[in-house]
Amino acid sequence: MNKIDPSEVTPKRLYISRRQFIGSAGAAMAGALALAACKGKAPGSTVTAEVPAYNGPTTDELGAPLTSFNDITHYNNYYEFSTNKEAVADLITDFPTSPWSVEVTGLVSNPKTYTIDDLQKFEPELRIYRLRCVEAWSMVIPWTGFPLRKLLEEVQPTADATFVMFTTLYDSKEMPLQGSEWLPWPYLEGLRMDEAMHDLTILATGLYGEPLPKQDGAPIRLVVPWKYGFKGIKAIVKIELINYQPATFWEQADSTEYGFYANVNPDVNHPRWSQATERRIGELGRIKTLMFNGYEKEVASLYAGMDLKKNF
Ligand SMILES: Nc1nc2c(c(=O)[nH]1)N[C@H]1C(S)=C(S)[C@@H](COP(=O)(O)O)O[C@H]1N2
Ligand SMILES: [Mo]
Repeated sequence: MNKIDPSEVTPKRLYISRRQFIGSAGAAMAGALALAACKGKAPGSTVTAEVPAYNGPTTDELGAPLTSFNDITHYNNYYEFSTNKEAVADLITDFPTSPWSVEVTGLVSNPKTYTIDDLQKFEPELRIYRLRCVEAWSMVIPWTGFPLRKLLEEVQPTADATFVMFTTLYDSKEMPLQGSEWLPWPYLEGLRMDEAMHDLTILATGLYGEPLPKQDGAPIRLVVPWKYGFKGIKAIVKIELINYQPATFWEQADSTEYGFYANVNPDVNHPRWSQATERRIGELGRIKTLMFNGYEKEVASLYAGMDLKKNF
């Protein structure tokens, strides 16, 4: 086992840049708060009291209250650590997320390997998004992050790049369940180029104004709010521009249950359960699932003319 000295995990350099990061996220949030005030949104919950760094809106744009910080960080899908959602937070405490680098490569003019410091140069924005898991539960999460588009513009995809492929760290010493053979590790995801360039698609580096908790995918994870949560790949080490549709982790595991597109759709059921409704974590009962998870206006045009039952 690679035992990491805690003093190595948070060197002073990083601690300082972390503070800077929180500072700029705070500025972004002040802006978002002013915007929310203009819209006359009433605060919907008191969950923010548990996270002093957060002073942003307390509901999403539909009026749904944010899921509590405790639920967001103690009910996690992260199969590299456990298939028990409540166990991930405890099992991940020693996972080293620094130093870290993300290689951006493939069909690009300017391939670049980004360190955490490099990634912090992309100005963080507050994005309050619904997260809808394919298992029919959901949350409302105040992410901080930046549009994936900004990173892609920096590396300059060539004209033949049509898809973006993302890969999670592959290290069975640090990610214990990668040592078992029943899933096609490492976790891999993909987006079509127009999905990747869409303004709603972000790389998240924080939530509730805090640096991203390890169980939510630190140091950097993908968030695509109109798609099922499994598209939101965690602990990314590689982003590759390619000219074919990649075979994703869950497609390789079972292509009859998990498709490449994975757009949230109440009319296309999972083979083993209905997708018409969902359970909002922290609330009683069930709510109706919205087409494209409520982002239909923003993204429906991406799929014009496409058979969404076939391309699920
Ligand atoms: N590397 C990796 N990324 C992953 C997963 C995983 O098991 N491994 N689970 C996915 C699933 S199914 C969901 S619903 C979301 C959950 O994100 P959260 O734990 O931050 O709520 O992460 C996604 N990203
Ligand atoms: Mo999920």
